[in-house]
Amino acid sequence: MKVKIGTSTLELLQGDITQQDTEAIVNAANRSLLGGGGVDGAIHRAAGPDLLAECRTLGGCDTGDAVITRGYRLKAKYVIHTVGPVYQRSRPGTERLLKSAYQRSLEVALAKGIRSVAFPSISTGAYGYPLDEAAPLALRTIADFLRKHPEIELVRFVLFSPKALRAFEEALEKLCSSRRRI
Ligand code: AR6
Repeated sequence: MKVKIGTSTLELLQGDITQQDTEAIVNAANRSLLGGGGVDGAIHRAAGPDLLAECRTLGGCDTGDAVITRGYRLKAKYVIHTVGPVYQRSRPGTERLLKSAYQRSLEVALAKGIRSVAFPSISTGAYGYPLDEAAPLALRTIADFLRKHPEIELVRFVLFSPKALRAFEEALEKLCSSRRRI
C-alpha cells in the first residue's frame, strides 16, 4: 500500500528491513545501543561487527531520541538508531515517547540530507506496545512530519509479519479517510 503525503510517498510493505535499499534504515534499539534481539539483532548481524564498534563510541541513546551511524555491509548507507518506550498501559508518557522516537529519527535523517528512510514498527516486539495502538500513532506522526518536510521523499514501513502489515494497512486507511487531504 502506498499513499502520497504532499509530494512525499508513504509506503507499507511486508519484509525484512535489513534488505532495504533506502538511504537509511531505522533500528528499534535499546538505550545501551550495544545490540539485542529482534530487529536490532538482525541489523547488527547484517551490517557486521563494525556497526557495533561505532555504536560503542556513542555512549547510548535516551528513550525517545535517535542517533545515526554508517550502515557498513547493509545496502542502506546509514542506520538511525532510536529507542522506543516499553509499553505501559494508560501512561501518556508512553505515547509521547513513541511519537518522539519517530520524530527524532526523521529529524536526524533531515539533518544528514537523507531523502528515503525505512522504519520497522518500533516498540511492538520485545517492548510490548500493542500494534493497534502503535500503528495509528506511528502513521499520524510520520504523515504530520512529511507534510512539513517534503525534503524527505520516501518513508517505507517494513512490517515483519502479515499481522503487523494488516494493522498498519487498517490504520493508514482510517487516517486517509479521516482527512480530506492527507
Ligand atoms: N525487519 C523488520 N521488522 C522486524 C525484523 C526485521 N528483520 N525483525 C523483527 N522485526 P523488536 P522493540 C519486527 O522486538 O519492541 C531488542 O532486543 C518485530 O516483529 O525488534 O522496539 C532491542 O535491543 C516487531 O514488530 O523491537 C531492545 O532491547 C518490531 O520489529 C528491544 O528489542 C519491533 O520488535 C526493543 O524492542
